[in-house]
Amino acid sequence: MSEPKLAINEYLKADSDYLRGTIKQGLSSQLTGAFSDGDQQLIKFHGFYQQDDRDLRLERKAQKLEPLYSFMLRARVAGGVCTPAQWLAVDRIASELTQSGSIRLTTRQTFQYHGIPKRNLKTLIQGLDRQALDSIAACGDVNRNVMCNPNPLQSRLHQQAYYWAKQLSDELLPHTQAYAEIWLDKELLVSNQDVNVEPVYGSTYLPRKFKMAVAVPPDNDVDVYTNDLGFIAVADNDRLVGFNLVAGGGMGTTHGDSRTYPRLADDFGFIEAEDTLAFAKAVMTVQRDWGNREDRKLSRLKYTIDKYGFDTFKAEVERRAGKAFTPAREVTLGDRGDRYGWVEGVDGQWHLTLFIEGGRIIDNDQAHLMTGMREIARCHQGDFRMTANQNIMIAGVASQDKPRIEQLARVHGLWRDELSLSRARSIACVALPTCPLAMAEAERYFPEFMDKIDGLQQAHGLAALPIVVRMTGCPNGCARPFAAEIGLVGKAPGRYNLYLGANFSGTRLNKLYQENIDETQILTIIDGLFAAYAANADANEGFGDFCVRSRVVNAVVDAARDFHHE
Ligand code: SRM
Ligand code: SF4
Repeated sequence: MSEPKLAINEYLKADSDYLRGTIKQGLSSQLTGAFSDGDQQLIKFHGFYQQDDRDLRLERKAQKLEPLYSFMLRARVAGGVCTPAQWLAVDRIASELTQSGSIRLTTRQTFQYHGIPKRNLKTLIQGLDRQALDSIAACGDVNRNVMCNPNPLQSRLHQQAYYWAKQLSDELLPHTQAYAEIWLDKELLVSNQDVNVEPVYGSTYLPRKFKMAVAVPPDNDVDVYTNDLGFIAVADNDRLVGFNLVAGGGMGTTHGDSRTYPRLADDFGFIEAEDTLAFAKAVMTVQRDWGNREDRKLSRLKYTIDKYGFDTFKAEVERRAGKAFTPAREVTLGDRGDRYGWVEGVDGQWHLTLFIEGGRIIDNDQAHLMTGMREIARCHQGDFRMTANQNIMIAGVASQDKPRIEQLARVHGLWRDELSLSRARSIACVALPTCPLAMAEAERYFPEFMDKIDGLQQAHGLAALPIVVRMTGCPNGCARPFAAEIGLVGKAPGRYNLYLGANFSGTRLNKLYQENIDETQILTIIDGLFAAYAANADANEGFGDFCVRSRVVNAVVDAARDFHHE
């Protein structure tokens, strides 16, 4: 019988000498602003992607010029926590070394730079390194940035949850020295012939990306069920006892390919806090060994669990962890939004969450968000926490410093008084012009779209009700649109698929309602549904729940079975 044909990335990884490839040579080549095809896959493990400005593609082609290549770099910042000194360095780098001159907060609590010319990559990475920041494993077939609820209220519980997010991030980092060697000019310390170069990953790493999040109920702002592996904190007052472990979530799908589907994680049971790393490694290594390495469309953990079956997968995890799950503890998840404005923590410190539309921190005619954040970083004594809703929290502010911070936020347009409850929970992915996979606009168009949703909610007397609305430029799902009460997924320029019926707390997926429709059609449908919702909703019934109860769409219970079928 012939061997199965592995995906090309598997050969690239195996032959890369632990993620080195020919990146060093490619970096010094002046002939092109690009890397070779193979290295373009490997640089992802170092945290960056080769892109070109899609707005300029046709013009460059007409001029017979190579596309205007530049790079997007994504940092790794566990739990989204960084210091003011780090922020100032991040800001300086954006201004001096990137063409976009902006910082983009992401849906996984970190930041990205867009428009880095190849010649600036090394200087940029070294600048981050001087502030103990890096981009190792921010992308690629490894454990990505670990999310953690920023929890402003119970500060002590946040510290404990954050401790585990940081442990998971540190423990599951690749061990290869390739990043240090290529970008930081460090000498090679460990022979690559050593079988222990990558004790957890091995030379072919994971079959696909792998994502983890730690949630602290009742908040579900990390959208824990959309992750490959999620830890839901179980607390006794403000003492962390352990976690309910959930696994097998993921959003990515491909239009027209019913083998692919979004999926929410399954509940596996309770684990003691001290067993966190053992269980994380167990889940990740089962995926390493059992995951599909032939077809990258089907290689995420969600498909592995569905292929082998929940019970078989769970038994193998328990065997590898050397412990059994106990029944999941009672927890209730609620809001996925952030708490805007000032909130006082149990320790008497104050925390200010600022809404950053589309996560884009930039100075323009409307506001000076870059300048505002820089000014705050210059006087702030606490830390910053990026949120999974692409916002930022100025955390740990003493009472006497509140007026100064608030004044800076207001003067520079970082403070938005008029924020609607739905807009406050809305997210859109980057999409055009940088994302090569975008089929439609998202970040650039979404504010205008949300103005219209706000208008419809007001017209129907629904302004006091929060609805989770999310938009992406394609079905890869970077703004987790399949877990939104109203999900819009790009199909073609100006056209989207409309998904309805996810619940407010993020424990049920939505389902396709109408395909390939334009703004007028979308708004007409939503207008009609809002009218029905305003007239017929039960007390406290969320919009997504209403759509399911009134049979606008059927509930998705088992994603593999229900997402594509009635
Ligand atoms: Fe994503 C690919 C942006 C969160 C699922 N994602 C991409 C790329 C790198 C396009 C590419 O492959 O060339 C996008 C770069 C756009 C740009 O120009 O910056 C991109 N993803 C983003 C960010 C920046 C969206 C944002 O608006 O904030 C988020 C960065 C997160 C981070 O800091 O690590 C981002 N991506 C997500 C999420 C949400 C999450 O993780 O909570 C998802 C859905 C969850 C999941 O993984 O299933 C997500 N991104 C994808 C996928 C589909 C994966 C799949 O299983 O099919 C791709 C495409 C791929 O991997 O082949 C993708
Ligand atoms: Fe790009 Fe699609 Fe992700 Fe949006 S969802 S950033 S268009 S890959």
